[in-house]
Amino acid sequence: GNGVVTFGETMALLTPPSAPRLRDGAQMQLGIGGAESNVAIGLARLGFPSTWISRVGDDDFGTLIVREIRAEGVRVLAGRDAAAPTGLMVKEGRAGRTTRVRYYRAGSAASRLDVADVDRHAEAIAGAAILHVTGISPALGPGPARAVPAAVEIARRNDTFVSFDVNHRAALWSSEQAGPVLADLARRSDLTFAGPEEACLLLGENPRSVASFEEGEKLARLLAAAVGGVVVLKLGALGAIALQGEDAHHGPTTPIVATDPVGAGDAFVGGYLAALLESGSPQQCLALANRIGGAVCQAPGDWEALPTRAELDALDASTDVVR
Ligand code: KDG
Repeated sequence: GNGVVTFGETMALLTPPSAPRLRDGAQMQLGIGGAESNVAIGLARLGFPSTWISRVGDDDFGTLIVREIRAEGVRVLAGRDAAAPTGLMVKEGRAGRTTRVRYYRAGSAASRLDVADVDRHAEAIAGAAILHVTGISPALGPGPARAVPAAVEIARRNDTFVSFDVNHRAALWSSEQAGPVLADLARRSDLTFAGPEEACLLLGENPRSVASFEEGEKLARLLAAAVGGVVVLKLGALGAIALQGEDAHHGPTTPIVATDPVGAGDAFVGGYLAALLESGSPQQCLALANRIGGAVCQAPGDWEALPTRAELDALDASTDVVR
């Protein structure tokens, strides 16, 4: 197989400046963002073929999204839906720091994605090394909720490795609704990415945070026993753990100052999958994931700070020489 295929909604994204506040009439910056296309862009920037399957409205936001993602070198397989608008997302924050994201996406074009959209692109999924999906899509509506397992089924039949980022979005559905659906998708996947609270959600436990690698490893083992496959537990500033069979690999990270953590999870996944495409060890996958996730946290925007291969090499070279 060749590269990564992903499937999901990308929205227009409005970001206000640090002042004045949105409610006082800030002039906002227009961009785009979506978990799955963020992953696809991350991979393309590192030189790996990536494909994004979706649907956008027949509007300017849709045109912007398709053009931006294509300009990043991602193959875009996105239909235009004349009957529904492209979704929109607005960042809110204080003093230049993002504190929350608000969605205007109910009834969007991508919420009308369905099995036909993945069937149409079955060849792309079958020909890929990895299919990457997230737990955002099944929360968007009944069509996307059917389309995700359909895409996974095509992948499984064709020996395409299935990667799943739980990406629980509490603004879109309740934990009671989400838990069983997300656990089911994790069971069908070869690799599951989750944060501690998401791991608890899949296990049907009350959310708790994790303060050490030892605690994290226990939780990762519980999750792996429940869903199978490889489990990558993301521990934020600590780093991450990859549990593969009996082996737990700890991937520590160096502290950074986070300006805008939105998109960091996608950057992390993109880095992990990039290393996986090069047959990297779990340690190598975690190291690249942590590095790229950290880079995106330190800059505004969901994906703009994703490094290119050249930028990554330059960073390596400079750390070798300058201490
Ligand atoms: O993972 C970052 C995403 O939250 C953002 O880019 C938008 O896809 C998105 C979502 O649904 O939250």
